[in-house]
Amino acid sequence: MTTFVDRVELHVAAGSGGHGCASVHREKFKPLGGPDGGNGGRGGDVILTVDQSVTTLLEYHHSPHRKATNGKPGEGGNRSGKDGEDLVLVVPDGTVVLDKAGNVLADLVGHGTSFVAAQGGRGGLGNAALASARRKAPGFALLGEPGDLQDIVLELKTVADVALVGYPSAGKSSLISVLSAAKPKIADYPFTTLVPNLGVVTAGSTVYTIADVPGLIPGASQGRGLGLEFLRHVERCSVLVHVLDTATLESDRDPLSDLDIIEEELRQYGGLDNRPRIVVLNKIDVPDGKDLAEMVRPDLESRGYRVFEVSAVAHLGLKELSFALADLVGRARAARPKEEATRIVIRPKAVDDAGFTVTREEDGLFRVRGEKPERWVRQTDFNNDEAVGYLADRLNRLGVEEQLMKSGARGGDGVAIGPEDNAVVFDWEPSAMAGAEMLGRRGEDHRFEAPRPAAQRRRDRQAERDEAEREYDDFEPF
Ligand SMILES: Nc1nc2c(ncn2[C@@H]2O[C@H](COP(=O)(O)OP(=O)(O)OP(=O)(O)O)[C@@H](O)[C@H]2O)c(=O)[nH]1
Ligand SMILES: [Mg+2]
Repeated sequence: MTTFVDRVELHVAAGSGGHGCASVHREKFKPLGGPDGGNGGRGGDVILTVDQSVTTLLEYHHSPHRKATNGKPGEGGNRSGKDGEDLVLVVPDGTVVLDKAGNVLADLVGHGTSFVAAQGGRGGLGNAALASARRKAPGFALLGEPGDLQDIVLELKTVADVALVGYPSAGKSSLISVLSAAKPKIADYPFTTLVPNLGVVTAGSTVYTIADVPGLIPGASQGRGLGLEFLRHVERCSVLVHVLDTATLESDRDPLSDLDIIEEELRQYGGLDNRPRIVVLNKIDVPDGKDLAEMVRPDLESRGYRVFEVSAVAHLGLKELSFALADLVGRARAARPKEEATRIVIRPKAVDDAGFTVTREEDGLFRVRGEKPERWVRQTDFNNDEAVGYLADRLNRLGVEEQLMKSGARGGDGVAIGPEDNAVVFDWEPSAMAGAEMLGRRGEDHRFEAPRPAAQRRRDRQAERDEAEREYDDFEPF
């Protein structure tokens, strides 16, 4: 059974916001006590968080559909609905988040680094929050917004300081097992290692990690052997170690041509040219191996490599190697800009822009696009005339009506608000929309009106003017 998965497709759904409540307070002998419908709760987010104790994406391979909980609807008596709970998904250090087209959305490195993969919907305002001097008893509430739905790809790129590369059976796993506490599978057949192993090495005061990856063979870039895909786990390392076999029984191989072949495969993979490399000649406990190592050493050194002769089995030359690696890792770390221990990556959200656009499409339809108009449409209960009127007022105030007129829209023309696959389409009635303000104040209930003294009327008028100047959105407590 697979225990290691380093690429998964994940479908995440944030929670939807709860609907606002339209309710009127009732008490004995006081039939109309005012609106008291509470707001809906916010939908939960889906958040990815790095946990360094997690090493695989296996869990998401088994269950790739994840959903946060919805916000609860508001209730009468000014009770707000409970917010939905965020769903936190733990991922290994080095997980890259991509969209389906392959664009990188986030690169999660460092324990606790988080990314909001899907944002919860806002809760709808209840009628208590929608009440104002002009609209004393709204008979409607706003709907909660649906939560984000996202299809994402998670790809693990192991975070290690050093990567061991080489032919199958060169002794990479043996080496990591003697340099660190890692206990990978070791055997005398090729491709023993199928998934990367990580080991932690302590050399003096330096602690660093080594990754042992599957073996490479000529033509790996064309998919031979295990291919090159796992080299993704080498990408983040700062030092590459060529593990060369001095005791191979294959007659057509020797350390120098092995090195050339591995280098060619690394070149095919790309992006690794600037990593410092060292060469390890392994298996010098074998007499012929020691001789061969001595023979090829000058050649390797003349090519500019630092060369270490070791035996993973007989524990020869290991200390020197691990200190040399610590030194290289230390330099690489010093050269890197200091990273904050924990980075929180929030998916760049569309700016909450106040704007909108009106375009006339080929079939004569007028399309309105914009963050606000589209959100307002989602918040509208189209079965409630008053709510629809409120939407018209909001659109009007933003200037949508005016812009439609300027763009040449006439009564009866089709107007769509939103993207092609998710728009609300209606026949435009300019008089109704433009006249909305004049036709009567929405939500006004004359049963509330009592004779007011002149000073009170003046204050009320001023309050109405003030409100009219404010953006409707200002009322939303989000
Ligand atoms: N004599 C001797 N044998 C070694 C040494 N290091 C590894 N071996 C043997 O070589 C064989 C392959 O070792 P592994 O560590 O599995 O090699 P690998 O490079 O991880 O191989 P893959 O995982 O298949 O890519 C095993 O039989 C080891 O016991 C060494 O220093 N001396
Ligand atoms: Mg191995």
